[in-house]
Amino acid sequence: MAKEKILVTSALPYANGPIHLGHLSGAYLPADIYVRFNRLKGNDILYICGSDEHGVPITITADKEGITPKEVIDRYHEINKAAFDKFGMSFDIYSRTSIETHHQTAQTFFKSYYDQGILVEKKSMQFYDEKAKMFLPDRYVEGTCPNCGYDEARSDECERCGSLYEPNELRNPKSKITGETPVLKETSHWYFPLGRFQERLEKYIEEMNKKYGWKENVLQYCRGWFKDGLKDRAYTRDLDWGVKVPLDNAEGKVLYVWFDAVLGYISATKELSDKLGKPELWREYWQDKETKYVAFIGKDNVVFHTIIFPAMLMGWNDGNEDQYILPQNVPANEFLNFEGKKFSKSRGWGIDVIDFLKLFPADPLRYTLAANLPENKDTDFYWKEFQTRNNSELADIFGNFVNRTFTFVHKHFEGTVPERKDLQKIDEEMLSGLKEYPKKIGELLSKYKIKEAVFEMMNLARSGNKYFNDVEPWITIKQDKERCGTTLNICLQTINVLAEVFEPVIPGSSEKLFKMLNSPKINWDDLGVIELASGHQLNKAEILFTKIEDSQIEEQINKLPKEEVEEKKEKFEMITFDDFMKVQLKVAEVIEAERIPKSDKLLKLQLKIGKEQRQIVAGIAKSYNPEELIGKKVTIVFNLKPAKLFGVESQGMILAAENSDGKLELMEVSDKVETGTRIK
Ligand code: B3M
Ligand code: ZN
Repeated sequence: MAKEKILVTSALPYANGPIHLGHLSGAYLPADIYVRFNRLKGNDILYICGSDEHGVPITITADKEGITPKEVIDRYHEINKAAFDKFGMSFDIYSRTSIETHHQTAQTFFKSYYDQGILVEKKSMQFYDEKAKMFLPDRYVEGTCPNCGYDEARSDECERCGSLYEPNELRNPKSKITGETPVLKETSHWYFPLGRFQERLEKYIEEMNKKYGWKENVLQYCRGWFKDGLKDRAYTRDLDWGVKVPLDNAEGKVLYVWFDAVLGYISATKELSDKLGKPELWREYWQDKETKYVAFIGKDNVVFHTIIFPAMLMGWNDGNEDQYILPQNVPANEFLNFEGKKFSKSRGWGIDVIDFLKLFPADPLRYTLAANLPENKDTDFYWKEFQTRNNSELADIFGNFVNRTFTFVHKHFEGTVPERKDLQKIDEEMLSGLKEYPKKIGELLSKYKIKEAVFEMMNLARSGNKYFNDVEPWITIKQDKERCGTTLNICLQTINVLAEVFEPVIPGSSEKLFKMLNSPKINWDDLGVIELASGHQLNKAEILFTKIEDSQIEEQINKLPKEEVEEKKEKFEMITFDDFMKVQLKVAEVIEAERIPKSDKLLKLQLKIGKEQRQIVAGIAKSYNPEELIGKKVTIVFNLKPAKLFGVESQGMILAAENSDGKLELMEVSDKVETGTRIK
């Protein structure tokens, strides 16, 4: 297969605090897995990241900690760089936006728009804190969102509903510096007219989606933006920390952090090129039409990567000879929560990466997060789940299979790969799996379906473990050593494939495995084809995964702030048996189903419940066609008070649960149970 040229970026985290587990699941771990996989495929791939060191987030932290912005970025750049490193992130460079190259790059872009006459200069009223004697940008002002009423909204952007507005639209504004109500004072800024690019942006996203399949959540954000119509966005701010506006009459003004941050990807690539002694290399990744650019981010960054950044690149391309490519895909993730709640530094809820890695190794964390990525909806990190994934999956399935095989081969075959002869059906099946699994896993990873890919990786380990049980080498070793050798050969081939398919997720353990196998990585496409030769000498086995004790997990859970835990408990209020018995759950069979006119969610169902027939309206039209429901045995709440939905009477409720793709699955019941039976 022809080599692909790929450029991958992960959102540049603000260097104003330590990154936590939520950050990893959003934009970093999925990208690292994707990158490592592509390296194994032999693709020419660059992975770029670095610290975002400008903007109000930095100055606010500096104010809070009583240090300078420069001290803030120096401190957290190093902390985050070290945390990423320990977590096994394989960036080609972890740069920072305070470097000279970046300031120049960002100013050159601004100048190009200015010279082309793209920018619009506008006077506007901005919040001004008379006590602090300064203009208050973005997050220095808090108030009530004019759109949804959220009362911790920023001056120009609401975190809850995602809407953008002008500062004078914010209700009940308060200065975050002095707590005073700020006044509106005139200032002048340059605006980037996004609206002028709307048509081209819509076409671009449509086209990319058609060719490369964008994620539904990302498309929905974009469509929402287009529907509202793109507005001019201020390109500058009144602030003294950031990239200076490269114009004469721009004292005290810097570029708005988002306009410089996205260009940080380019500057970082330039820095890497310089370091490699090939100063023009960056152009091969940013300006070659054959290169595929993928931007990994969390959902709160979507608009900046699918609309603002592409519009900026289009604007550059309009006026310059060197032409930038646009992102081919932006596989944004939703959020990871922590033990059922949002991460919150101020409430002490969550754990920073660097602290986590002082307690446990990186690989079990990488595996747990990867197996539970918020690809389609928010997910949670639970300490208990972390323990189970480590103990029952990594250690009991994968580790156990490796350990049993190695112990056996060292004991009975002098640590060499035994010969393989006279294959039986079970062997053929296992061997064909060694070709099929990498293919399937590779396809999933290429489509950014990382969670599913990880599930298949563990399935391969599972089937290896099962194969070992089924072929019973501890019996054949006594009766038929040749047969025993054949099966162990297959186990070792399986471990060889496992070492590689798991590499993107648990690189540290994979490295140990390759050392044990005394064999190098091969090209992903050769997995299951190029094998360990019989007679090949293995190295001694090492422990891959250590079990995590209950006490270790309890210690962490006990560290969580008590009030928060109590509050969480209230949400999961215990009920008595009598409470439960009040709800009558029964088995019912669907005998008729039809859509309800003008509703895209509701279906009208006729159900047989024992001798009775009832009508229930169910909100499952997006997940099921009426025809496919007929004959299904489902679960209903029988004693729910009747209600009218869309004017249609509903006598009960049908039970369903959402799967990881957001599709509803009915709680179906086996055919052995009669309709009308109560479920207890
Ligand atoms: N620093 C926001 C964030 O950390 C921002 C991302 C920049 S990506 C160019 O969520
Ligand atoms: Zn809002």
